[in-house]
Amino acid sequence: MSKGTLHKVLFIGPMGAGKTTAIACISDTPPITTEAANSDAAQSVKATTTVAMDYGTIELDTDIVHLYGIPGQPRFRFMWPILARGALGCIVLIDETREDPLQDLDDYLQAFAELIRQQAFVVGIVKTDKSGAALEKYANYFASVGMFPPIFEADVREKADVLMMLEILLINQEIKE
Ligand SMILES: Nc1nc2c(ncn2[C@@H]2O[C@H](COP(=O)(O)OP(=O)(O)OP(=O)(O)O)[C@@H](O)[C@H]2O)c(=O)[nH]1
Ligand SMILES: [Mg+2]
Repeated sequence: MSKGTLHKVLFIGPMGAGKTTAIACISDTPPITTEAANSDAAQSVKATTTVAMDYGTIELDTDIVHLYGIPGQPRFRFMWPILARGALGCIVLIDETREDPLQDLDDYLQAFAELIRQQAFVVGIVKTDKSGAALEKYANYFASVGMFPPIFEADVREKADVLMMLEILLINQEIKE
């Protein structure tokens, strides 16, 4: 990570993919959350949803990395460009159990096209059996659009999984600089 810059990483992806969970899982400081009761059971059965942002921090190599999470619901998308500002990369979380995860991926790549084009990103496929079976369709999708990001099957409740994605992102961001 280069000195003197804000080390900000953004977690993006649809409702229920685990952005809030991932940040809470690795943050050194108590995460700041903006959870409210979930009134959109059609999108996700979980009890709460993020309505503004998540925020946490983690110290890596003596640098503080600021972790931000978006609210996944499109009705809060006015927050997305605000949260994307100054990010050095993003972790895209995709929930394999949702109805059309490739469409979710497409939607978020488009919504964050500028950030994705300019900065490194890593893809985490969640809610799989972590056998690797889900990876091929995502690799094929990215190949078809001429992108070759690192793709992992991850459980964002596991600190090691989230840390691995973050560390790969930061290494790739350094290579890109
Ligand atoms: N079974 C299973 N559950 C998971 C996995 N990853 C995340 N979860 C669960 O999925 C839910 C994710 O919820 P959140 O972290 O609130 O999701 P979010 O992306 O912040 O959602 P919004 O803020 O509503 O956009 C949590 O209940 C996690 O425990 C996984 O790999 N397997
Ligand atoms: Mg959330």
